[in-house]
Amino acid sequence: MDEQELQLNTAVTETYDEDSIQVLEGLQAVRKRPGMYIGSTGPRGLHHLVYEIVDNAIDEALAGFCTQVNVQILPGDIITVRDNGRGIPVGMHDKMGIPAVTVVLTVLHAGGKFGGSGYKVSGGLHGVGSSVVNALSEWLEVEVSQDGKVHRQRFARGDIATELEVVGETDQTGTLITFKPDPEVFTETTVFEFEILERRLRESAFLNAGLRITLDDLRIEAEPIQKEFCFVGGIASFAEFLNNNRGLTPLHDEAIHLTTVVGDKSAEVALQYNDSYNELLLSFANNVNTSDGGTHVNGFKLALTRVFNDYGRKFKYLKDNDKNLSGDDVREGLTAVISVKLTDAQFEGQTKGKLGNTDMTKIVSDMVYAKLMTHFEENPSVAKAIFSKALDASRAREAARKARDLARKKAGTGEGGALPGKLQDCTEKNPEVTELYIVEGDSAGGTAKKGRDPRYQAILPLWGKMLNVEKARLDKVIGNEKLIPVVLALGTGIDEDFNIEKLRYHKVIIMADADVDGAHIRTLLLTFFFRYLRPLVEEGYIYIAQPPLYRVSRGRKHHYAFSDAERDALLAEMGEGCDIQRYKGLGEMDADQIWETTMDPSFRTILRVTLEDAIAADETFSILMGDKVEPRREFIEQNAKKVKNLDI
Ligand code: TTJ
Repeated sequence: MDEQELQLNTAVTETYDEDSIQVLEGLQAVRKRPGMYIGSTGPRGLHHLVYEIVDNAIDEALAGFCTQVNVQILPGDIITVRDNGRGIPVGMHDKMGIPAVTVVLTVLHAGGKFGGSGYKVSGGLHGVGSSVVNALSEWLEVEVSQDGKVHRQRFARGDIATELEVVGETDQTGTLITFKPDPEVFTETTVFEFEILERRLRESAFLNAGLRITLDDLRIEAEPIQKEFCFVGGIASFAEFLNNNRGLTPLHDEAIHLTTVVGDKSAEVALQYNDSYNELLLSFANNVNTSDGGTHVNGFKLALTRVFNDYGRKFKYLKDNDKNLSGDDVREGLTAVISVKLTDAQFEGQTKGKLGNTDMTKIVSDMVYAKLMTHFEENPSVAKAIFSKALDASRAREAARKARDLARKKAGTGEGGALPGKLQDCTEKNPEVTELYIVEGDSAGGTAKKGRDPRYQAILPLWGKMLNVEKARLDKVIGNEKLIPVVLALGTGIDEDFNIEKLRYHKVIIMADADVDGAHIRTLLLTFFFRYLRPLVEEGYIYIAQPPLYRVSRGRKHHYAFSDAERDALLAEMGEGCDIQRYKGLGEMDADQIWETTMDPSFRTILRVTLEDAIAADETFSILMGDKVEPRREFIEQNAKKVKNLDI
């Protein structure tokens, strides 16, 4: 971060000749260490290039000069981004003596530093500027329509390929950027995923009410895909979309939308409750997602809890003897979007995902307290629906507390030292090296027990119907007889007791059959981990075992296949007279087979479950485990591959 800023300052204050050298060095640095500028050179970084360009156009929209942004994916995964703004200035840059548009595209971090334009770069996670995109593109072309002329310039890997020239006349204004990500940089893939761009562009459209953003996928000429995002309702539409899209039923028809402006800062919140037990709170500062919250989120939570308790006392939802509702109570089933705009946003924390500006707490909490209180007073039926849910949540939390106390007493020690009877523990105690296999079915559990390495592999068999935590409240989850052994074996405790330091195994491996039932139990367990023990997922402790689908043998030789394609390849390789055994489940393997295929660290493959995108994962679980059939059917049809890969 510091390094990039330093580079900018030197680049714009030195004399022209020195500048040119600086410019060169700047972009070479980007090509040398692209990860430093865009996070990764994987699919994430690749898609980031598009956001980086689009965000410039959105800044022009925020400034009030642009009403639409069009994004296209062309054959060859070439991207075009067009806006109808004023166009990047083509005049000479005062200090650099080259056109300003050339500076924007060749000087690191030059985007926001135009004298007098009043232009603010929305500082983000990587908010690095379009020059970085230029540096990481095999080629990039800019076309500016301004003052009746079309100006064009081309670059190759960040270097000027053609000088800026007038190529035509126009009565429009705007900027068009076309670029091809460099396969020398993006070695893993240069193929864009429509859904990833769609998700992010839709989000941008929600965050900028009224802005029209289009996305066209023109890679297959015969099958163009075209989408348009434009939401007059802004973040209120966003909150409603988030509920709808997850197949959740709202408790009130329209999201509550609260806004305020204080000096040069603005804040808005949209909230809509649904009938689930989950909370989804998205927050943004200057359109940048603040995934770790911060002062604006604190202000919101603080005021929300106060509103519920003050309103509850005043209108007798809470009796004199009742305890206050907790933050968790009043956020059960809440979907909320918080968006603040400020000139001097400070992004803190390791991933810069947390807003630090202290005055935002009061700005947001004052607004939410006053305006939500008024909203409840003016809409008592909405207040009633929301309130009765919070009261139910409070009762469930109290019941959960009692259940937990009881469990603690039963365990005797209060430290929860007791291990479940079904657990076949390992002898090694150092969690760094131990593994817990959670195995579906008693018989597979028995086989795994015989096949394992008992020094560091523990087995916990699960059987019978697993609880769907998506449809149960905390008290039912905590008291669930199928889940208690899981939590006891892990050692971490749950909810208020949760402590990741106590995790007894640093690999927790779900081992289920490679069939529909196996997929179901995997999803149920993953949902439980995601909702109640999320740090285990975030820290990468959860894995999925990959049992083979076939055993292909000939004479005394045998090989295993993990897919139909692998089976066919083996058959071709081993020739005539092969014997194929199809494993319908783990139960069909003997102890040696289960060890050598699925548990032996030197042979097995286990998939680590990671949390790339918590919002997407939330959506997946809500849809898969919720009670609406239609969204589930649709989701499975659209994501058949992803669900199978457990790519949450
Ligand atoms: C700068 O200040 C004077 C008026 O124009 C301002 C400007 O830069 N506007 C602008 C930039 N509009 N659109 C862009 C832009 C659009 C795309 C698609 C990509 C980039 C890098 C900039």
